[in-house]
Amino acid sequence: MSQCRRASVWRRPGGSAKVSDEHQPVNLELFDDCVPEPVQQELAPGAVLLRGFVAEQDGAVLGAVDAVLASIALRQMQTPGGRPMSVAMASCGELGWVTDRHGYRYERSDPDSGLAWPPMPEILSRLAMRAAAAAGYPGFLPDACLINRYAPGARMGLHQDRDERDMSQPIVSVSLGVPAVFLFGGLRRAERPQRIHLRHGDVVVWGGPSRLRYHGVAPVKAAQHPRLGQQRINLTFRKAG
Ligand code: MD3
Ligand code: FE
Repeated sequence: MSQCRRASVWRRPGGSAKVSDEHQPVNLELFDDCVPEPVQQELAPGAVLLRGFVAEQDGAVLGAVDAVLASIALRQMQTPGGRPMSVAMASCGELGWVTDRHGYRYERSDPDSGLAWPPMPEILSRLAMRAAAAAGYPGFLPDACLINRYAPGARMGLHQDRDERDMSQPIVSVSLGVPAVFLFGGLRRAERPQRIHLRHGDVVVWGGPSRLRYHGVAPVKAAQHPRLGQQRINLTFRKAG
């Protein structure tokens, strides 16, 4: 963790904080116990966490999500077993993920309206492409963006993502709003998952040998985010077709 006490060391009487000047040589020992959290972290082979990757783009990204949600409604779909999911979902892009009594699949149109999914805003596809490239997956071109909305208590059970055609393509996920504990399991369901805290602006790229790992989201705790209130929004970008 980065719990560094920075400014006080360098604050000059009556002046503004300054890292160093010719009268105050930098004392590197002051920073020896100050290890900043890495911005980019390999969670497992092929899975890369990009902390805060959305950064100051977050307003524009949320604006694009709002625009999509003005034309398509979030809905709690039924699992093949007939239970409503606690997560509310909607899609943009050429393909949208759906589930109902017939199973999980991608569709070219919204089964509720019969209309094509709204197009994927360029700011979203470009964010996903940049994140994939930063994580070592250049040339990623998503054709599906699933918007997952978690209200307090919503969760996602352990599952694999295997409805996409080409498993050599990664998945990019963008976390927005209140934090969540992401459960990152192994290639077998029985393997105990790692718990990874994902916060507003974090991006994770899942590919290579991690592409078929089991994963889920623990029940989201009530919290407040200045822009999203009690919600967590997760965007997953895929090359599904
Ligand atoms: C790890 N969504 O939509 S995204 C999903 O936060 C889904 O809404 C979760 O799982 C969410 O299918 C998690 C992170 C994620 C997505 C795909 C993965 C993690 C993954 C595929 C393989 C391994
Ligand atoms: Fe998933």
